[in-house]
Amino acid sequence: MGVLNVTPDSFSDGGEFARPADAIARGRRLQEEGAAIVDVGGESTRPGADPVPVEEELRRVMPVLEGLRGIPLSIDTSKAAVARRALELGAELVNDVTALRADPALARVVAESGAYVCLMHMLGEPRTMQAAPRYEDVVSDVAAFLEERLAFAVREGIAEERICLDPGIGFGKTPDQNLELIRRLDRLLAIGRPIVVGFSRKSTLGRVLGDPRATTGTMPASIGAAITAYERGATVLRVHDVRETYEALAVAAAVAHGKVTR
Ligand code: HH2
Repeated sequence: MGVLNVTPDSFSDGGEFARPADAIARGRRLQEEGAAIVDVGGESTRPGADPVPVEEELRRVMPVLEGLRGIPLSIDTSKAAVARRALELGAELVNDVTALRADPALARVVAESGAYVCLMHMLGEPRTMQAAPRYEDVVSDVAAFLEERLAFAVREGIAEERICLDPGIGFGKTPDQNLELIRRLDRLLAIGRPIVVGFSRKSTLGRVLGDPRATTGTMPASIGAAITAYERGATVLRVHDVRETYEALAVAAAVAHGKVTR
């Protein structure tokens, strides 16, 4: 999954693709470089980010979705109105970092469209989530949350085979908790749905490399995280640097299966 942030303030690439023409070119390139799906987002969810009004989010993402018609697209939003327009324009997956908790109308939009949905774990909300994350046991707590949200989505009429789950790396977790979620990914796989992991450029990677104040991670560190998550069973890797990650994954897949699987 290639990341396409159409925002002025995303944590690693804010403002780079704020102009529709730049964002469209970037989206096409991500697909050429090997992304199976391009995830278009118009609201940053970085720690401390403020919410964006629906009109502004639509203004950011609509021209980009229109310009990328025909490419497999996912919409990174928590808002039913944004998801509805994106699905009308051909998006196939709704990537909701609130796991259908923020907008009560979103579950029905997904159910009625027959789209795929990604349900992600987050403790608290972006403005405050890194303040003091606390868990009994981070892996069991995240697994219990995802099981509850999966059951909710199915009750709302979303077909189970359309749902994937995401531990939400960096969303209300310490660096050690982020690493533990990948180390013990088998617990999340046991839920029985495909697992999405988004470790790309996140600050934990910079901390691992020795900078206690890092707010981002490097590309090579991101690739290391993607490969580790893949080796532990993740199905979808959400990444900014598609070509480099794709090449690394092709080798890991060739070792695992004796061939390139894509
Ligand atoms: N991470 C971000 C945004 N959306 N969606 C899923 N499913 N999983 C993630 O880990 C995830 C996500 C944050 O990264 P990014 O989009 O690069 O930054 P920002 O939220 O600042 O736009």
